[in-house]
Amino acid sequence: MDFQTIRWDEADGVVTLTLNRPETLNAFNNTMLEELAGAVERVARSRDARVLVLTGAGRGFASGQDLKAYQESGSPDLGEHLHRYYDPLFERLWGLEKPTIAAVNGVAAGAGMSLAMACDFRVAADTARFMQAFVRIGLIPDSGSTYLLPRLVGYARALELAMLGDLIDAQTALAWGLVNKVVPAERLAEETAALARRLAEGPPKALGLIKRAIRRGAQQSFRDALEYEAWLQAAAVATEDHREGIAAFLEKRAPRFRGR
Ligand code: LHQ
Repeated sequence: MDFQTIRWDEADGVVTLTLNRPETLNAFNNTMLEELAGAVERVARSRDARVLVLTGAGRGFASGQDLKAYQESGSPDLGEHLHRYYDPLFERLWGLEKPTIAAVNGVAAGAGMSLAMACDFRVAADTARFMQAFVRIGLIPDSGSTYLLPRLVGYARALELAMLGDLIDAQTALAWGLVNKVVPAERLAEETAALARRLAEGPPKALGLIKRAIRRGAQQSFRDALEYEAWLQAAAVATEDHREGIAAFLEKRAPRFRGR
């Protein structure tokens, strides 16, 4: 697949997609949104791809909707625009049954912040900043932010971020539970690669099911969660990786999970 606005790199089961419009701090134009959605779909279908990393080229992670392109397009019906260009990307990313990591190298604003939040892990450089930019242009949070933000930072901070639209730095994001880890900018690639490697060595089926179960668990009654766990566990227990995990424990060695 040929991309104009993103880069695809793949090594050792880890696919890294780099948003590549650095002159706009990686703002989303229609092409980028379509290319990202296509790339995530490709990761979903690939047997070799075990982990997805998203990051940005240059000094930004993603600055949200390209406001210049949006203005020039004559402000189309916004609901229609979201359904057509944003939903396919965010639904695919959220639904991807493989671990995802946002390596947040710089500012993540508006839908760019949603993109980071829609990943399973966020490793932030100390240069990262986060902004619910929507209110600054008279909009409400979209691209999943109303769902993701209160779940990550809680109701009070979600309202504060969404209503004030302030930029917060990486340390604040860490204290508020928005990111998993903050690392010096020059170590971001290395730290992300180490996490990605660990996840790529994990049992793929179980990792996918864990993701599904935790998501559903947050919205279920306790009784329903027990039921759903038992149902998914039946799929996990049937894998070779499960047998390998037990054998490795008993033989006092590291497991080799092969995704079967
Ligand atoms: C940009 C952008 C950008 C274009 C920086 N677009 N050029 C969905 C559907 C439809 C409509 C609306 O919204 C949505 C969802 C959304 O995402 S709404 C939120 C859209 N995003 C924003 O409102 C953020 C706008 N950007 C900013 O507030 C600042 O650029 C931040 C705080 C992100 C970074 O500030 P600085 O570090 O001071 O950088 P800068 O402002 O100087 O930006 C560098 C360049 O990037 C600059 O271009 P220039 O040619 O002057 O060097 C900016 O114009 C360009 N840029 N964001 N979203």
